[in-house]
Amino acid sequence: MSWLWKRFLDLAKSRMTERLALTSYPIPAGFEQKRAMTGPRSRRSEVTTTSWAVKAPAIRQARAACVEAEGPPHVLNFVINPDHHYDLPFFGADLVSLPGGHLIALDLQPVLKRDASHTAPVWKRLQPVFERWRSRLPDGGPIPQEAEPYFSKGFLWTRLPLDDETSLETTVFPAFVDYLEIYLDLVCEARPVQGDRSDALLAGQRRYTDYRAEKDPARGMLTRFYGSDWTEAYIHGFLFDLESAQTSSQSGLP
Ligand code: DBV
Repeated sequence: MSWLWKRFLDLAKSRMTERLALTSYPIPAGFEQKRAMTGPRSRRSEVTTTSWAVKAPAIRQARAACVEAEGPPHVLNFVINPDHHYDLPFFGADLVSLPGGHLIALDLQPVLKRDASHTAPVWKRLQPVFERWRSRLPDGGPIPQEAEPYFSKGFLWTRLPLDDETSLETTVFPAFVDYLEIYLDLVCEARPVQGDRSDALLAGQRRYTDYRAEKDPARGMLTRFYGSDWTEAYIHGFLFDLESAQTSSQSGLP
């Protein structure tokens, strides 16, 4: 079986290429591709994690982590991290196929959840799209209370049976396209902010990134495949790298 989420990542790459001036984002050595053997001795199979990243004006880092095995797991975790000099949310997609089914999380996640000037322009566009797709997908169930500050009202969250490829095709894929298109509209229209505003956005981005790094639901899986040292380095040095990127860009100042 080829990688289940290929169409999603290909679409994101082509829409971003068409709409933004993309440039390369360096992926630290050792994180581009990682392979391991998994499963019981009688049914050993290979699991590969591949990374992809770019940047663009108003986007500090857009990156994907792609987990691919012969059967499940198949994962696309795709996050667009805005430059904190722009009043933009994060784009977050967690598309996860496990033996027990698909788990789909899609959102334009707020940097400053309590700030209506940050959230209202996003919700205005997202609401109709969210309502259209939510009504066609089962609710994914409760998420941890502590995660609440990091999700918007437009959080699309569902679980689907592994064999329901029809819903992936007719609902999840077009929802992904709609969320991405709204995000790219916001990016294309964004104007830079400075001073206290960019400081507040940076602080909000740090809270979100620290939370995601600390609570990464993939930690267990990645640690089983690749060990703890590689997994922790990958989480902090690539998946949620705001802190390390900040430190290295500051040390580069004259
Ligand atoms: N999730 C990630 C990264 C992944 C990844 C970087 C590289 O953030 C995969 C891979 N997510 C992944 C896997 C699972 C989940 C689950 C493998 C299954 C874990 C398991 O069952 O072992 C949304 N993702 C989840 C869950 C949620 C999310 C709510 C269920 C957690 C659970 O049931 O315990 N997406 C996730 C999340 C945020 C987001 C927490 C933001 C705060 O955008």
